Amino acid sequence: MEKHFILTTAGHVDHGKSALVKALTGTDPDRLPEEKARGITIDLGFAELTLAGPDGETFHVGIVDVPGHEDFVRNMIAGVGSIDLSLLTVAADDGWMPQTEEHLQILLYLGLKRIVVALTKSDLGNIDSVTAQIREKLAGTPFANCRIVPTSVRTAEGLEDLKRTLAAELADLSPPRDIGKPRLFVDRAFTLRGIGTVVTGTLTGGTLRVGDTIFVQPKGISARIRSLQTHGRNVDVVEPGTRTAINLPDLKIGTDVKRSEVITTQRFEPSSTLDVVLTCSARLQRAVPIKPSTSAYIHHGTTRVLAKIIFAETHSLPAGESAVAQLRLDAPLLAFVGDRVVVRDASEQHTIAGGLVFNIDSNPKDFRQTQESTRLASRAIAPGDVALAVWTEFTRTGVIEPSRLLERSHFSAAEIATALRRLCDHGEIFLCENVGAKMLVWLDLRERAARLIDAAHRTHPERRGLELSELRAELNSISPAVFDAMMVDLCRTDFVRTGSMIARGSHCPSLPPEILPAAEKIRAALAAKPFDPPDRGTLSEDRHAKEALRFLIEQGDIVELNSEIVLLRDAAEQMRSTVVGLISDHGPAMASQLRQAIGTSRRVIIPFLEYLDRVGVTQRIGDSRQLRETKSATVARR
Ligand SMILES: Nc1nc2c(ncn2[C@@H]2O[C@H](COP(=O)(O)OP(=O)(O)OP(=O)(O)O)[C@@H](O)[C@H]2O)c(=O)[nH]1
Ligand SMILES: [Mg+2]
Repeated sequence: MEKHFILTTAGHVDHGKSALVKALTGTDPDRLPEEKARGITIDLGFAELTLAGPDGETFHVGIVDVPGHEDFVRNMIAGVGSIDLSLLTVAADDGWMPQTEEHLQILLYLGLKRIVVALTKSDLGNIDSVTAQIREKLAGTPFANCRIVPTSVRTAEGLEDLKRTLAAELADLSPPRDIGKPRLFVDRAFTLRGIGTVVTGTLTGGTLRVGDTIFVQPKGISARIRSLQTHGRNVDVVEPGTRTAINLPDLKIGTDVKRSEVITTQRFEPSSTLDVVLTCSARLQRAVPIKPSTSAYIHHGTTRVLAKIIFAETHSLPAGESAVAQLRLDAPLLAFVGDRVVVRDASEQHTIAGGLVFNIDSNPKDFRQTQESTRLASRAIAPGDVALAVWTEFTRTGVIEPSRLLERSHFSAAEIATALRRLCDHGEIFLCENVGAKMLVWLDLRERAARLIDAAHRTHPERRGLELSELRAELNSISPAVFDAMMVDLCRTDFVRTGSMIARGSHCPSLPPEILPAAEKIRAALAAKPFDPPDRGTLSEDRHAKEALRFLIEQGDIVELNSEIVLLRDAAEQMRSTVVGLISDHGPAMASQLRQAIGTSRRVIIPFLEYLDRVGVTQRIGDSRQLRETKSATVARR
């Protein structure tokens, strides 16, 4: 079995990180002339290591070598996002130093679970005392029991042991997750002659393929992947946990794409505020507590932006404590719920905190006024809990679009769908294809709609129901998708929809007593001259007459030919049968022949024939009418 992982180095300047990478892989990760000249690492370096696992697995390990110098912590952080394991170096002749400590804190803020310590330059120092010092420094951290392997690149001591130790650690790790949302935080962008723009980074969250359309975030510029490489080899597909080089010949370095940006295969909204649970390490006992409105650098992936820190409840954040905070960013970035950030002070001298992002689209105005942030912040306690993440999304909005729910998170669409179904099965939410809603919110909305329909029945008992457009206008705060889902849900039980109306299933339209006489008057007027009835205008002169006529049309007692002519249904039926009889006996007939046969006027026969055409009884050929093949047998009831 083959697995891909990313390993980074960490540790103080000059503690032998790059020398160790070279000894393990044969590749010198220091690639810049300035690095060679100064003998220190300045920017990230890369190498590849293939390890045999204890059970015959093959681990393809992409190594990211980071600088240890305090001036380049920014570059170090860019290298250690999205990693599986870190190799912390402590030199035997130097022991635990300031950037050993700072790098350790950064790894902790990023939520790393496993490290291996290489006690480097073992040819130079006292292994026992430095080992004891390392144990003391790691006590109380998740790394307290990590393996410490003395190594020397001079004598080759420990190198094989280190490889075995790394392989054993990797064998214990689950491979990087594929959640169908690939992200590549760009750490290098350069142009190759004859090839064009290439960007590199560590791929997480999903696979990339040659030919895929990608988006450069947060700008959203799109391009197609011409080719892909991993450690210098051309490949068609790259899996998460792999060092990846993407050839994007259509993009220009700098304007279109640069380090600090993110490559994705979906266009996502970037965020300008991030709600986080901010933690200030207890290891910073002498640090000044973080004050509200402090400006600081937020490191996320390979980017870094200045932000203002606003606390939800506390007045300041001392060492060893956590607080809910909002990071108001100077520039937008693409973050997912569950991402980690590292916070450094505005002078870029110290790492002051770490944060777990629990909300990526909060409204700065609501941040302190509602309980929302506290409720959402519970996500930070169990960042892997998809059910909690889904449920808290409902508690915040009430109604959501399932396909968009938590799309910017560390959960796959399938995991989210399962969590939704489970909540639906437990009656906690209403769920259909396009709408999900907290059950209480949904029932409330249903109740509002039902009340409006009932009220319409009371005010207009003669009508068949309430026009959907009127109901939609009354429920003006809901989206078309929610409205449609609501109609479907209502009609599943007590309500029915006919045409553009909705009504209680039990509703029987009836004319109120005061309108009955008007209805009788209309019937009588139509019956007096059934084939040449009075104009609609004369039939419905006042409000009662109008309501009565509408009722009779809705009931199907009266047929509406057009806005001016109406007929009693029986009259219309007789006229139809005369038309059908005549054409059947003598073939296609002109309007004038049909008019004479019925004994009606031109005013009526033309709209009547048009009506018969419409309902599929006849069809017009030139000046005459013939019967349709599949003609309906009777005048349709509306
Ligand atoms: N004696 C001895 N010297 C070593 C060993 N490993 C590295 N060195 C020396 O230590 C110096 C620094 O080594 P690097 O590998 O560049 O250290 P680094 O941790 O990568 O330094 P930065 O990347 O700048 O933080 C070099 O002069 C190496 O030759 C070792 O095992 N034994
Ligand atoms: Mg180095």
